[in-house]
Amino acid sequence: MNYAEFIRAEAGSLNFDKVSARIEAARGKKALVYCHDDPDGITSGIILRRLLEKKGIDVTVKVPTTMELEEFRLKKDIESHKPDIIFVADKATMGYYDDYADIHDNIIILDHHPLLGEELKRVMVVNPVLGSYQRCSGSLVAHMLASFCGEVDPGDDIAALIGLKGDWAIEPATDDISDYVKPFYDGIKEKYAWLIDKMEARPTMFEVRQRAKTTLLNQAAEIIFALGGGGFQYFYNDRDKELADITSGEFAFDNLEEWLKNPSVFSAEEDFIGALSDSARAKKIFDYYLSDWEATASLMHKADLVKTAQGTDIYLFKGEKVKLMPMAGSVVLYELPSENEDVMFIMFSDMGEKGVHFSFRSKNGKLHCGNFAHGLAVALQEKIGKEYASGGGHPFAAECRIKKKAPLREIMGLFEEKLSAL
Ligand SMILES: [Mn+2]
Repeated sequence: MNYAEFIRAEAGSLNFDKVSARIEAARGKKALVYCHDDPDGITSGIILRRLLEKKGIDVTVKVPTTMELEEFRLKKDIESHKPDIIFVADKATMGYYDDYADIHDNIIILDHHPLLGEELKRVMVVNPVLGSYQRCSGSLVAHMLASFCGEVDPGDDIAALIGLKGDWAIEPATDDISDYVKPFYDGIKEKYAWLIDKMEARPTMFEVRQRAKTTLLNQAAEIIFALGGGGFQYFYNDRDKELADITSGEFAFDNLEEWLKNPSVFSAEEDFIGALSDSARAKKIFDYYLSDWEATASLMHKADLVKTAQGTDIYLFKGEKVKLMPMAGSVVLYELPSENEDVMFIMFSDMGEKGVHFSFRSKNGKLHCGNFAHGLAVALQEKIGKEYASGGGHPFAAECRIKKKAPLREIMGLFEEKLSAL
């Protein structure tokens, strides 16, 4: 099946007809687009903005530093921007988003995360994994929608690739391409061979199963990740006066969006950074990122094996204000010694005033990281209040965050309970 046929086959379950009609009806009006601040969220937002602007819609993009879209934020932004149509891209598919239909009647959730909570009935959802889980990305879903609406060009293709790489749905360095992505990938892989051909260079954060080969796409996705705080707000504005005003994923969004207007072929990561509109500061941020990565990875190699359950060795790392925590752990996961079928790596960081952060990573997903993180968050919510804990994710990767409210020993007590239940 080619990409056009694939989109036609998926259009029904993804509500493309209805969404396309809503976009057409918004011509000459105003759109508000929310996107997650990781590379996939950023590229999803860029593709949506490009699509909507081509349709003559005035677009405002927001890149909040929280994964889920909060009610207060939505209300406040509707008040100040008065949008006619709202997209929520790559920011999870939460059952409670259905209640947002009472706040605005034209909200579209475009996402690729499994549903958490009750099925949504009143808010429009564009999400290919509601039936069964498959690796894809928000950027691909946005690209499919833009293609359905008849509006894609190389900037959109490359944006989709960066998002797919950022969310691990494709690994061109090892030829591991999710089945769901193949109709798109196979259709463009020759055109963008320069971006996805294997090469020998510094291994990126994406080189976890092997460290010998990478691609320019992996490098570009890692750079966007570093510039955007990676969805985890690792900004460098506290170290350097020149970076003081960089406070959110907007820096990565703006730089990438500008570059994608005329994406030039590059042949090394320095060239990509050099071609960004704020390349001097981008270079600084990326250098800070690389040195933090080294420091965190060397600490994580000392993680403790705390339990073996269901053929899975479970390692636990505890630290304070750990930089680049889940990402460095994704590489370390493959370096932790194990004779068992699977390894789960649980990382814990005491963030001081900012609360507590757990990350979960698994090689094969035998123990479902997302279920663990969500279960822990729900248990914490029951104890300390709904607004203080959130958590969820994929079988292979998940997060749980707790805003400082409960004493640490209480949080760890609940965590230990969940761990012993495995
Ligand atoms: Mn995503």
